[in-house]
Amino acid sequence: MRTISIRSFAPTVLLALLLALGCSKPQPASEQPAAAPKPATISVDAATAGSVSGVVNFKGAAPKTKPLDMTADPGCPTGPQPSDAVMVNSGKLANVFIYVKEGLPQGAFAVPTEPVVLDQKGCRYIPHMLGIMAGQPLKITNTDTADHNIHDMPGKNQPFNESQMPTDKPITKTFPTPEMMIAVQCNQHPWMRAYINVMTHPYFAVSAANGSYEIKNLPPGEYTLAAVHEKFGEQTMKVKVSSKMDTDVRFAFTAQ
Ligand SMILES: [Cu+2]
Repeated sequence: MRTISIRSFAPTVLLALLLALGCSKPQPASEQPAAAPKPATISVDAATAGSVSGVVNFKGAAPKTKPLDMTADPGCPTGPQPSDAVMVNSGKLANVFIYVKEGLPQGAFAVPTEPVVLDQKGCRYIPHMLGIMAGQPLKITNTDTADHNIHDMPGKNQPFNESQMPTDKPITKTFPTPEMMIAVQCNQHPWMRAYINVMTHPYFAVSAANGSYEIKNLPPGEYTLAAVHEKFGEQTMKVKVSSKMDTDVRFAFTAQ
């Protein structure tokens, strides 16, 4: 009974093996499915490009912020330290992320190979708000005498959570997926906070201490420009960029 069973199954097993081997043979290149075409890289003609620049105003009394108390760690600055959550100077708002939200040509923009640097200095993140292109390296440094721990909380990218001693080498990370306002915290110092915006294009800026910003080398066209603040949310504006011209775009936030 057993012998008959083996004999009757043997050709079937052999056939299955042959089929499996046949299937695993590499296909000639001509028969392989074509890879998805890469989007064409956009080249912007600097000779005809325009720009957008302006200022971010803050209307009304600046909200009171609580000074940061860093005395728990002797490696951090002593005495009350200014908060970096809301920075209003003479009616201008700093740390607003301004970016082109809509209207750019279809295609891929070249990703810079030079890293964006995020430093831990004076027991805060510098810069507090930053933009980076998807795939561009982020170089994280610690120039303090304090130990830090950098912990980001993305929704679409892979999170990281790593300690960095003052003598440690820089940590390099990349973000493959576009994502807005990824919060970064330090598990050692709860007041430390930064925000990372991962973009598909290079058209972004962060408002300086005097509220100013500039986005250069924009192809002429009509765009939606957005401005985001961690406490005051996002607002958008339609803008027209003409060849070799600078368009003045002013945003204004108010306390909510
Ligand atoms: Cu820290």
